[in-house]
Amino acid sequence: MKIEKARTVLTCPGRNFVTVVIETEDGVRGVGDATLNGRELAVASYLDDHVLPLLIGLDARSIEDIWHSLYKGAYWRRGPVTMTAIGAIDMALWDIKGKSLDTPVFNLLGGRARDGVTVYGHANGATIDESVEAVGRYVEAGYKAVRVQSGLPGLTQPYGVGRGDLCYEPAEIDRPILETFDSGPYLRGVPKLFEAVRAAIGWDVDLLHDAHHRLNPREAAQLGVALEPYQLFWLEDPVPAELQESLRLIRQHTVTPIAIGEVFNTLYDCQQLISEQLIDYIRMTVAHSGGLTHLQRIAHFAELYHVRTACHGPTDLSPINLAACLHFQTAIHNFGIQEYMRHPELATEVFDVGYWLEDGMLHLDERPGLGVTFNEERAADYPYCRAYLPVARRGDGGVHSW
Ligand code: EZ4
Ligand code: CO
Repeated sequence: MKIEKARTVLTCPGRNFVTVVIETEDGVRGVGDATLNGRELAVASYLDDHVLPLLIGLDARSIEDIWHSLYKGAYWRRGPVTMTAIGAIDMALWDIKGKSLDTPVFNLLGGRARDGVTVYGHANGATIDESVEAVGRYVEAGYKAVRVQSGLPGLTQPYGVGRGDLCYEPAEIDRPILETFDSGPYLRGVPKLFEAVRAAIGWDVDLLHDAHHRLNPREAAQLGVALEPYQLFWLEDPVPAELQESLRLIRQHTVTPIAIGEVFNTLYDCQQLISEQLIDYIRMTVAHSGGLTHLQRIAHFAELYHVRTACHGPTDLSPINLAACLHFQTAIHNFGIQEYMRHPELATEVFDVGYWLEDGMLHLDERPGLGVTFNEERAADYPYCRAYLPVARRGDGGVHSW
């Protein structure tokens, strides 16, 4: 099953996606998601200029060998660009393996371990009242878990709240927009938000919140303690986690569950967090973590330490990545939850998906491979357009983590 062709396809059906397409000499086609929001062309070049030419003539069935040849063979290891490129190739090779064996990828990863993949939806509003209403709409729609972000008194530009008709995931054309953040109003407001949500909807729904890397360890511990009465499913990214041992301080003070890892890309980024049981959920996603081959290894390691998987699933990754996450989390034993923001219709015209939402879970049927049909002709209708994530500064003008 020699690889005959490999290419990247850039498209912007609402937002930018980079797709790897690999074809074998016997006509099997696999697809993988290589999207790194705001830095898309770096991954496309890494693939087109340096990596894809090396694949031609290799046996598409040798996934493990190809993975190590790409990881070790570059000499330069790790990092989001490298690992996203490897991740997309790996995904496409699993897609090919599934299609050639006429079976869904989850069957190759150990088989079905659950009926469906429980997801959390994204409720948000400009005020606490609006956010409470938004949570109610998700509950009515059957979601079992809801992430809540909100505008708060004194916090004019909160993370995770849509502007106008836009969904909240920003991608600004031309220049990044500037947001401001100060921890005082945030730390005072978030417990009030969850007090109001619990009072309105009760205790039957799991609630989540994303602090988006904005606090220091002491502030994060303070917030974790203040949120304990509302029993969150998790507090996400309380601190920027390059310094893994900083989580010890948070852990010593609070039992609010912690989820971290959407910006990580190898096991080495979370080895200490997992082995010291400093987190409860690992947020790494297939595309950004070297693909199914490496993320499966991370999940098996995490299982030893009671840490569960919870793949990052924003709309700035393509539906191919979400499909790969669903196959992975259908099969993995230590599954936690899956993030879900429905892709806009334009994106699902280009990427025709096989998964569906029912009873707060995403479901997969028996279609082979990853179950996504990539429509390259439609993709060509939406050319790439440079775009950026926002940046953040504090009230005094100093740079802060976005
Ligand atoms: O900020 O996907 O949990 N979800 C998130 C996302 C990330 C974006 C970055 O591209 O934190 O909203
Ligand atoms: Co997040």
